[in-house]
Amino acid sequence: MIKEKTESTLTFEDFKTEVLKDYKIAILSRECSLMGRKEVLTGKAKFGIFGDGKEVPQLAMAKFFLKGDFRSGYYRDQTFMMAIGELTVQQFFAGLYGHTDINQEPMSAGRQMGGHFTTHSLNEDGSWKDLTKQRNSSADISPTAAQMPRLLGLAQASKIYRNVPEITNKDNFSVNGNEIAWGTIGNASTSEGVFFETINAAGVLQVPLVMSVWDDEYGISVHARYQTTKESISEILKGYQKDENSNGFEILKVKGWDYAGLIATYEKAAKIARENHIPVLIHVYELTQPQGHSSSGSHERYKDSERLAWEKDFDCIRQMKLWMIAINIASPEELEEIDIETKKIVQEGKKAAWNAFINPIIEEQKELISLLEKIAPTSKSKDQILKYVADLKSIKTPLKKEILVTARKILRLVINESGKNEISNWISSYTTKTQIKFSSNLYSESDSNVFSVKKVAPEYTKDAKKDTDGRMILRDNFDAIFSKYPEALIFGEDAGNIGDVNQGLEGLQEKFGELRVADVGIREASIIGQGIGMALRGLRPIAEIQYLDYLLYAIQILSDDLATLQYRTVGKQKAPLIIRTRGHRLEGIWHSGSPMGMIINAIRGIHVLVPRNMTKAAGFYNSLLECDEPALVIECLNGYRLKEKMPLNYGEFKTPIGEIEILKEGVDITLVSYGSTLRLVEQAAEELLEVGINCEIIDIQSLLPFDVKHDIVKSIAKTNRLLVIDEDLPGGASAYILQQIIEAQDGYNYLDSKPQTLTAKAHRPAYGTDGDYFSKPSSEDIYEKIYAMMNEVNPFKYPSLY
Ligand SMILES: Cc1ncc(C[n+]2csc(CCOP(=O)(O)OP(=O)(O)O)c2C)c(N)n1
Ligand SMILES: [Mg+2]
Repeated sequence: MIKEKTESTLTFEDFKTEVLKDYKIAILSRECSLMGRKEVLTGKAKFGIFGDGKEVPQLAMAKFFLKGDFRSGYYRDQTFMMAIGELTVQQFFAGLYGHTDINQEPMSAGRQMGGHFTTHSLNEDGSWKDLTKQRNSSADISPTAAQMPRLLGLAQASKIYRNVPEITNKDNFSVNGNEIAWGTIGNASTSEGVFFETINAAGVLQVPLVMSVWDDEYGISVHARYQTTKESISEILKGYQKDENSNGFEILKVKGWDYAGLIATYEKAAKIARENHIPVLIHVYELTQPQGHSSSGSHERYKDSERLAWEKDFDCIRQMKLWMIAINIASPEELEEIDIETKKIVQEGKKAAWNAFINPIIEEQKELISLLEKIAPTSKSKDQILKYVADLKSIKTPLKKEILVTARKILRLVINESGKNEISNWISSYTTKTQIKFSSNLYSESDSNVFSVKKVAPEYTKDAKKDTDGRMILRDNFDAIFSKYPEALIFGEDAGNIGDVNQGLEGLQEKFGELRVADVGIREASIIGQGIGMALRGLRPIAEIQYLDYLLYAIQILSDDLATLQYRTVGKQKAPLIIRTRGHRLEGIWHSGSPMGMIINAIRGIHVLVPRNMTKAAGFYNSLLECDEPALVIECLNGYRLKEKMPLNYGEFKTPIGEIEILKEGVDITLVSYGSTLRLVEQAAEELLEVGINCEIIDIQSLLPFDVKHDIVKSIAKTNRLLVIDEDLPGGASAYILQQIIEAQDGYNYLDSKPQTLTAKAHRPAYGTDGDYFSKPSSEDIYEKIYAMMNEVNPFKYPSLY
């Protein structure tokens, strides 16, 4: 009888080959860590943070990490990345040196410090690769635990793909939602709020997530007794344990040096998560940190001799070695040979990385030196130039900075000489080709970026009147969106069952189901993470933050993760997440804030749109769904019940992004504002007409990007006066708006009066109608401010009011 080949027929030889392969990766990774630290200490690299002491569990995790799966982890995972074939020795060192060529340093082209891992989800043109055919890692970031929120969304995407049949274009992203999102985190980082927030949310959502905690008892120098109650994350999370009748987590615990135990644990975890979409937490304890936390500092300062001795004994590679010898996989001599062989491979990889990094810079150094040697003889400053040349020549491993500094210093010496042009041209071309290596891809550079969207005006019946509540326009437009884009979905506090706090989603859960129009817990940071993770896997999530004031809970994730994503991956990953929120002009400290200056300065890399009414807002959503970039849309809280004309082409009309709109033409002064403040500005302008002051009113609409066609300065060229009206505090968003108009658009050229701002008070807006009146710019404030500016121009025509 022919026996079917099953796992149990794995021969000892097969098993041995597999283990030896793992052992080699462990040694390779360890040697990279050891040599990496030396490279930093000898000055060839700036900073090093390595994965030594965590190698063996990562080998186990890699075994069950399949194509289509995603990792969201932190800086200790080099062994894992090597084991899944996404990090070579040469690439490891290219990262350490900060090589700016993405082909050499695929993680971030030198933008992130080493140890921050990424795979490429996008082709050159920004289109998606087939993510089901590769092992994926979302791009790491440095803030501890900040990888957690997005992990939730990466896992939830599998659930969506498995359970939303109307999504047809999922081929590049999922095979029946079988993909696991694998998280890794250090033991101490589990103290962060977002860790607990995400764990709780995953337990509620029941998503395929396997969370590994690498527990080495320390967070830099701080011991677990100061970090974690009972010094054990698995112990304190016990309440999350799933039982037959509840949701929750499967919680597993395993020693970090027990190769066989780790494999059994990871096999079990993967099966539970992949098949049943149950989240699993694996507490991997008894890990070590042989070289201490990073290249700055040594762990002898904070670990006692007993701990240091234990760490030597229980080093996971040492234990793996002992186990291999004990069960006759290899003799000590054979393993010794592997060690020596592997060290050579690391030496060679390191050398290749260094040469690839430094040689092009040495070429640039030579190029400048030969130019300087050419112009020096005819220069009055010959001696000084030759001194600079000698100094530059003496640098064996030059930085780009050192080359450029030399050129710029010499330019000043030859300002009136014939060599000036040659040097200035060299500097310009060097800066142009170099700057881009450090500054590209903050926003999408693909053909689907926000500027690719063509404006489509809302259409109306001939006799359309302003008789429709703003919220109904949003609702009917979202209805059209969810029909048009099966991969679009929305989630937020109260967004599902009641259709959001202002009924902009009324009835849509019933129509599109609980997965696509969903209620979620009160947890803003992980709402954003949920969106980032799903967007990274090809879905079109709209994450709702109930009120603008509560965006602060999520600002860290927006700023650190979403806003930097395209930049830190040099355009190799994208998460076109739309964040929907509502703000301004309700009443009370926490429902009417307008911290726009903080927001636009914290989230460069995400577009910020401030529609003045719901038709504009709906048009922004329609535009954003056509492009590949993240954006925050802030709806006016007091606009849901205001009447607007009902458009006919729901889902189709598009508000252009980065363009202003002139709401009223005028000749005396340009008023620049946005959002709900515009209604007050319009009222003041109407009243000012009665005394002969004719204002031009501009709606910015889009703070980021800002007036890309420079239309505002055209208005100032006509009126020669400018007032910016803003609900943010003094020096907040209005400072940015002035910088854009006065500096970036050269508005100062056309001004006959001092450019001014009218803002809210510096304190938070007080409660109630009076609180609002005395906290924010009122129509009377606006009137009087403009009047005062005109009084200065013509005191006879406009005698002062006070
Ligand atoms: C939000 C934040 N705070 C502080 C730091 C500085 N920091 C980097 S790593 C680290 C300790 C992390 O320890 P643990 O999570 O146990 O991971 P390990 O390095 O031990 O693997 C700290 C405090 C940071 N990166 N982010
Ligand atoms: Mg630790």
